[in-house]
Amino acid sequence: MTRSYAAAPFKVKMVEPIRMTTRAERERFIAEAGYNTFLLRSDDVYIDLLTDSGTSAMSDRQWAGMMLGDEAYAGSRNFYHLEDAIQSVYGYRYIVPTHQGRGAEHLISRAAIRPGQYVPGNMYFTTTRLHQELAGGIFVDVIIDEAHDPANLHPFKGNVDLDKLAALVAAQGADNVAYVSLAGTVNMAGGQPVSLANVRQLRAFCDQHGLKLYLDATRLVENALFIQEREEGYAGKPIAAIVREFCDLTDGAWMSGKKDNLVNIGGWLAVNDQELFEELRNWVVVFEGLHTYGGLAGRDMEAMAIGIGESVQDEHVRARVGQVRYLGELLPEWGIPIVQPVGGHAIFLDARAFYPHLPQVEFPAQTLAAELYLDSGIRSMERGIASAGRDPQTGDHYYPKLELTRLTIPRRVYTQAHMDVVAESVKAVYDARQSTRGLRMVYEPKYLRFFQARFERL
Ligand code: P71
Repeated sequence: MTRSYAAAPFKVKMVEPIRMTTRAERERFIAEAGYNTFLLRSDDVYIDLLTDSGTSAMSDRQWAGMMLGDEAYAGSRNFYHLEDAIQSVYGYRYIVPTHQGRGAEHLISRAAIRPGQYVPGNMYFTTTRLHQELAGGIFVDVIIDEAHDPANLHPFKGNVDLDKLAALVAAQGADNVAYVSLAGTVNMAGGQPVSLANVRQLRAFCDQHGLKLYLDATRLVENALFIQEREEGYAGKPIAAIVREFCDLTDGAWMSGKKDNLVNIGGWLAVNDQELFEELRNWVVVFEGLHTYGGLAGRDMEAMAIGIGESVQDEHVRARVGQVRYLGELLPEWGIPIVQPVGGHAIFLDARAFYPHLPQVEFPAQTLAAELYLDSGIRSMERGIASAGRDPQTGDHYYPKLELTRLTIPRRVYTQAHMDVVAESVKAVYDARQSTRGLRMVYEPKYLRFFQARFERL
């Protein structure tokens, strides 16, 4: 017998009740929310799969750490714990705490991009690209083509296409490239990993052209599990060792601690270059807070320091990704189209294949998120044309190839039975797909529009 699933390496000690609503109530709630799941009240949600960001359950150790917060304005003891944890797990020399990932993205973008420079990356992420653009950068997608095809089974769909990168550098000159922006795993591609072989090639390319390689380490432990499972030579190698090997190939990283690091709030930046560190440490006091708290309370930094240690334990990562995979294996049995292979943090429903009768301008993925909520009170997130926003050059929508609805699994929160309920609800929505109508956008904010946009049924 092969054993596919690792049971969660914890038992439950405290519970938070959740409430079921009626279909009639949900009709009202979603209309009031402008058919945007970001605008629902969480009290009106049954199973909340909006995001895995800041929604993890902390351990008893982390909660105990919260009581040891040193809330001194400067030089908090918890900062030094956090610094130690990052240095020992990720291996970078200099650390700047931030309130969350986008705080770190803001600072690195400001410090490392000159207006007009290109920023190649393995697919955009919403906040990452926006901060790069606000700093005057021009984002260029250099992910492999396979990443844009939901059905393609490439084991490392997050890989950088070195030919695309080389073509950019040849056309624009290395001096006009700010740095290479590498994410492991790639959120918008479906939580897809990057192979260590690819990072090694990337490192060699960057060295050859004098380029820096900065890492979005937000979900790196999940990437490390895929390397352990799929890359030759890494079977049996501990997650912690793979994480370290990955980071050692890069010049620095930014982090949303709200994912891998198992906290409800927190982030950080870490670099090896002292001069860059000094610049970042100067900017952090302008936008986040003093360089020994960066917008966090001492207790938050303590919880994150402990969470970092827990996040690289093999049993934890195996159970976490295993739960995502469990849901991912239920759906295709019913013919439901999802991004394959299943990624680290979420199941991505392929809304184009789900609703082939809806053109992309009628927001198929947004429609699917609304229909899922209506069916069962499950909250998911649009990751398609609404998320992609507009091209600042032309003002037209970006038209992403991937039009996806994300069922994101929080860490250590739901049970396998919840996953079964989710799968059955997706099936009910799939069975009713032919009579489903699309949406039109009636309110559109300028930045990160998907958070606050409002829609009406067509
Ligand atoms: C996610 C989030 C949170 C989010 C962000 C934007 C729109 C909707 C939801 C945040 C990430 C991320 C990656 C790869 C940086 C951030 C920003 N993801 N990189 O997936 O996934 O971190 O939220 O802590 O500011 O729901 P931050």
